[in-house]
Amino acid sequence: MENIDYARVFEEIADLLEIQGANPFRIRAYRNGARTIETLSQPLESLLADEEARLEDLPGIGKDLAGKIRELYETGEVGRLTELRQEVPGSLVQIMHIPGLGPKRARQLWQGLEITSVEELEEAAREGTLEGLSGFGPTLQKRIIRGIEELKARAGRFKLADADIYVGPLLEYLKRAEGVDDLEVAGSYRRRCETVGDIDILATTSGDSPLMDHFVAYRDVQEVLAKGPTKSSIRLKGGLQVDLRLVPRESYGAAMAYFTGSKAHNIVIRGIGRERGVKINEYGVFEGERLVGGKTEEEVYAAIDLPWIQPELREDRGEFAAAREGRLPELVAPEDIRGDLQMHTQYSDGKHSVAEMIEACRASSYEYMAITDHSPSLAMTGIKLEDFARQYAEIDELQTQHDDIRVLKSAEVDILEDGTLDLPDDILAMMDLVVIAVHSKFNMRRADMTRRITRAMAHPKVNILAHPTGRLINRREPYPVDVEELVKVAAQQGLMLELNAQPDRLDLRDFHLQMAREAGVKIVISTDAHRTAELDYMSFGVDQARRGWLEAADVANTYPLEGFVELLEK
Ligand code: DGT
Ligand code: CA
Ligand code: CA
Ligand code: ZN
Repeated sequence: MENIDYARVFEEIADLLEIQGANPFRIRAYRNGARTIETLSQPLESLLADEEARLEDLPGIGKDLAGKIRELYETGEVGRLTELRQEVPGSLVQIMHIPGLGPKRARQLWQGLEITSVEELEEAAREGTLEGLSGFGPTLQKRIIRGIEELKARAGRFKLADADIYVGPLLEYLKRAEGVDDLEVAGSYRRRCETVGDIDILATTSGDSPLMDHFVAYRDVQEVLAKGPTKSSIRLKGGLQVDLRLVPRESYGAAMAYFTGSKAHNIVIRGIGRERGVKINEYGVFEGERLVGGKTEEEVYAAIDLPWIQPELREDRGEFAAAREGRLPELVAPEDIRGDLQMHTQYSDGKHSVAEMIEACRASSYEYMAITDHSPSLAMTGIKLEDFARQYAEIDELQTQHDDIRVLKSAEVDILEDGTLDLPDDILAMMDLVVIAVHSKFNMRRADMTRRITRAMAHPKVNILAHPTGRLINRREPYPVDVEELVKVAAQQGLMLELNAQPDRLDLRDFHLQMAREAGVKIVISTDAHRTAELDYMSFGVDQARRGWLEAADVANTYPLEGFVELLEK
């Protein structure tokens, strides 16, 4: 099992305890443990195999959690979770994650109306029988119905970062089979889509390779869905489905192109081929019955007189015209990034100190970084007003110790309900740059939300609008907002928009980024790290930037320090 599987078990225990109304400190302990495990830099199982290693030394892992981790490792289950699942119907966990609900309301539904499944809840909401429960008015019922529809639409899709966790070790394992020549992932995973439905792997082999047997014998297989000489499918323990296809060497490029997709992109390729009298499919490029190409992807594109197109662009969103006209973008790459412009420290809800964040950014060879703790209105987690002077003095002091990185003073300033900023101008005046974002009161009409944000953007000190739509992938839809208008205002005022690289944010989205680029708005890719390990999320941001057609010049934090500072001047 991967670390994320361990983390999920603790999350589920926490969810079930929360529905039961258990002690909040217990719940918190499980959630903290889950976070620790998820962000460990090494596989938990290698720690478990090492007799010297002490799990209890990990932050947030006490004796109790360590015991449960060992139990899970040795027996494949945790007794406490088995018990909890008997006490609380498991599908209440799904119910509690529907927007507008939560653990308390899930419990209410269960104890008041004996609703324990999403289907029952949907029926009751549609019939209006929820009204009997206190707090379940017509607005909430409508919200529940919408939430359930969204839940169904994304059912079974994995966030890219989660899929990545499983794909790495699986590929490494598959490559060890004898006779494997090519082995690559195609599909939405290769296009770096923000979520993936399943993983499509293609391979070529020589001789009598045991690859298919090796595949279905993988240690983390939950279920073998199909097994054949050229195609097999498995479901991993974490739930992710993986298809493996064995293809002839002369078809490898054609198969890669076909199974990389997207479907919309394939349809255009096939159509252009047809106009030119060649047939293009997953087996190759054919003139009549004769195979004339398809060993490489380049041959497929060459058959329709186009240059090879980057997988991230294959969505039929303008890539064919751009390829024809020789203006395919030269996509930004991870090596281009020179700084990270959103991160939190212990002054707000971050886990590490300013000094530790600086060390971690230096380790990434960044030229600059910004410390952006939450402003005070975030009651539990924001930095205290009187702490700014102290933090900035601390930054000044640390800055004197390092001339290889510039530490920019900043904050992630909350946009209040009326569009004013959560910090007075004298504090904003101390900052090198100002990042703003919405963190509360999401339930506004679209026009009002748009006005609220554009009003905040108009403040002369503001530089970057962070996570502009507020969505959380698979968890929360964006708040209603006119992104086109935000892009227009950013262009007029010389503001930058953030692409937040947290795997469950990825906000702005790919097509918004494309829109921003066309309007000439610069994007910053920031990790919003709340601990040093999260600085590594940068690559997920870069993936989406590439899907949004961004070149290095479109991304502000690829500029050298001086150039970046110039971009801050409006
Ligand atoms: P996913 O798995 O839902 O995240 O998305 P994909 O894009 O990986 O889709 P998947 O796994 O169903 O199929 C892989 C690729 O195979 C897809 O991107 C394009 C190709 N493909 C699948 N079905 C069709 C089809 O009916 N027509 C065409 N032209 N291509 C298809
Ligand atoms: Ca797929
Ligand atoms: Ca598939
Ligand atoms: Zn934020």
